[in-house]
Amino acid sequence: MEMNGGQALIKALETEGVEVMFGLPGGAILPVYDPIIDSTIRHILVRHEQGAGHMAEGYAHATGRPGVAMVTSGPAATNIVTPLCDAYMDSIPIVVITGQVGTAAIGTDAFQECDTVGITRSVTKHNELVMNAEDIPRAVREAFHIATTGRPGPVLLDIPKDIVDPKNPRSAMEWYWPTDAEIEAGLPGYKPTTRGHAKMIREAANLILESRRPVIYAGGGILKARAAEALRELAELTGIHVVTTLMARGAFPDSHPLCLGMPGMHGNFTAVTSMQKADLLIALGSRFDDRVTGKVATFAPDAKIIHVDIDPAELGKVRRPDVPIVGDCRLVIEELVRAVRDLGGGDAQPDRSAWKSQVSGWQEKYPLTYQQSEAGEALKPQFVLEHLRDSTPEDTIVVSGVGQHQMWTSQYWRFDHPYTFVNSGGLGTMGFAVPAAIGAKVGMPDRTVWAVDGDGCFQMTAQELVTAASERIPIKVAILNNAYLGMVRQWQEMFYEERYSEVYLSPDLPDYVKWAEAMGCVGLRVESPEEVQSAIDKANGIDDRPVVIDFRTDSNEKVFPMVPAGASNDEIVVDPSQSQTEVHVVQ
Ligand SMILES: Cc1ncc(C[n+]2csc(CCOP(=O)(O)OP(=O)(O)O)c2C)c(N)n1
Ligand SMILES: [Mg+2]
Repeated sequence: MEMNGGQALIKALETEGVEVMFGLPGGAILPVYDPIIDSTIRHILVRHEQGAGHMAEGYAHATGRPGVAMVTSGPAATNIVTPLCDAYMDSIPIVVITGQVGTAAIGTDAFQECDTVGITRSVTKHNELVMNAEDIPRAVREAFHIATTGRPGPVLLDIPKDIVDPKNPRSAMEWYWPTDAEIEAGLPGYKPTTRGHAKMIREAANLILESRRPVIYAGGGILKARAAEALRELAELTGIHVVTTLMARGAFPDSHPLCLGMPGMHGNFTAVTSMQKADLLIALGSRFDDRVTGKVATFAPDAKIIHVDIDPAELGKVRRPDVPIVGDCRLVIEELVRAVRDLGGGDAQPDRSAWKSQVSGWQEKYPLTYQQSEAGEALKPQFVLEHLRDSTPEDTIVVSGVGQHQMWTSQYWRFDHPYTFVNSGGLGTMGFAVPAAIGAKVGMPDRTVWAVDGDGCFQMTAQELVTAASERIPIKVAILNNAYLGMVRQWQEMFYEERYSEVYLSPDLPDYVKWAEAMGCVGLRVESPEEVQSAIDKANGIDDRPVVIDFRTDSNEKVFPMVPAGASNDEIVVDPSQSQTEVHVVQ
C-alpha cells in the first residue's frame, strides 16, 4: 500500500495498539497531525509539552501499557526533556515522537531546530533520528519493543518534516509491518536476560533458609515485572517481612502482617531499622538508591545481599551483592519460590521468633505519628490525608507531586493494590502530579484518581487542568497548601538554622479556588479540620469535571522520621514526641 510517512507513522501507532496520545502540534510535526483526524487514536491536546510527557507517564504507570506523546521540534522537544528524564529514572515505558526540521536543513540552525537526539541521549533508553520514510514502521516497532521489554524506559523518535510531508517526494513509501523476528534480528545487541541463573537461584534459596534476620527489599521493578503475586507467595512461604520503596508502594499490601511499609529518608522507623539490622537483604527490582541506603558505608552492615534485577548494570552499582541474579523479577521470584520449596520450604528455616518480636516491638514503639491540632489551630496535612484515604474507594489511584506532601501521602495512605500510587521517585519532579493524574485517569477511566499536590508543585503545571476540563477528564486535586516550598523549608529549619531563604509562597496568591474555576474546574477551600470531610465528600460526588480543593495546612509541620541527607540510617530522627533510645539487636 502506497502512503506518505505521516500516514505511516499514525498507522504504525494504531497497529501497535495505541489508543490515546498526548501532544501539541507545531510546524515540523504538522504533516503527522493531519492523518490524526482520520485515526482511531484519541489525541489529547495539552497546554504545555511537559504535560504531555507526564500524562504519558501517568498512563503507563497506571495501565502498564506504554504512554505516547507527540510534540513538535525545538522548544517543544526541549519542553519534554524533563518527563523523558523522569521516565528514565523511574523506568517508565513511554514513546515520544518529536518533529524535526527537514533532513536538508539539519545542522543549519534552521528555525526551531535543535539537536533533539543529542539533547535526549542521556535521558532515553534509546533514541533515533529517522532519516527515511520507509524506516518509519520499523522505527516505531523498535521503539515500542525497546520501551516495554527488559528494563522499561523512554524511547524517542525524531522525525524530520520532509519524510512525513505529502508534498515532498521523500515522504512516499510502501507500507509494511515488520515481524517480531525481524525486529529482534535488527537489534542484535539488545537481548534482555529474563530467566535467572539456576545456580544463583539455588544459592539465594540457601541464603534465605540460613538467615535469621532477613528482609525483602521490594522496589519498583516488582511493579514493572507484574510480580506482586509472586512476591506475596515468596513472603508468605518464608514468613519474611517486606519493605516497599516509594516506587513499590502497593506492590505488597500495606495491611498484610508482613508489610513494614516504606524505608528510606522518610521511611518509618521499623522499615529503616529492620533493613539496617538485617543479616540478609533480598533486593527485588530495587536499586539501593541513596534515599534508601543513607550513608552507603554504614548501610545494613551485617547483611548479605541477594540482588535481582533485569538490568545487569544495577548489580554492584552501589552495594556488592553476594548473590547477583539478572532476570525478570516475576520469573526469578517464581523460580526462587520453587527452589525454597525444594529445600524444604518455610519449615526448613531457623527459628526467627526473637527477630519477629523485635520487629513488632519497633512497630509498637515507633509508629508513624503526628500531633493533632487543637481547636482553632492550623489544619494538619496528615489529618487531611487520613480522611481522604478513608473516604475514597480502596482501589483509588493516588498521584503525588514532590515534597513533603509526597512523603506524607506515601506514609499515611494505605496501599493495598499494585498500581495505585503514581509518583516521581528518581528525578523528584515538581509539577508531576496534575498531568500524571490526567494520564492515569485516561488509562483507567472507571477508577477514582486523586492527585495530592503541593502548592509549589501545583503552580508548575496546573494549566493542564484546562486540558482535563476541556477533555472531560474528571480528576480530583487536593492541594496541601502550606504556603511554602515546604520540603526546602524543612531543610532550612533543620540544617540551616531556620534561615528561610526564598521558600515562602503565600497561602492566597494565587487564589486557588478562583484559578480552578477559571480553568473549568470546581474549586473548594478548606481552612479547618471540621470542613475537611464535607469538602472531600463533595469532591467525590462530582464526576463531570475536575475538582480542586485548596487545603490550607500548617506551614510548620515537618515530615518525620527523617534520616538527614548523607547520614547513616542509624541516625534516624523520629517524631519529637517519641523518645528515641539506642537500638540493640538480637542475634
Ligand atoms: C522542578 C523542581 N524544582 C525544584 C525542586 C526542589 N524541591 C523539592 S521539594 C520542593 C518544594 C515543593 O513545594 P510544594 O509543592 O509546596 O510541596 P511541599 O513540600 O510544601 O509539600 C522543592 C522546591 C524539585 N524537586 N523539582
Ligand atoms: Mg508547599
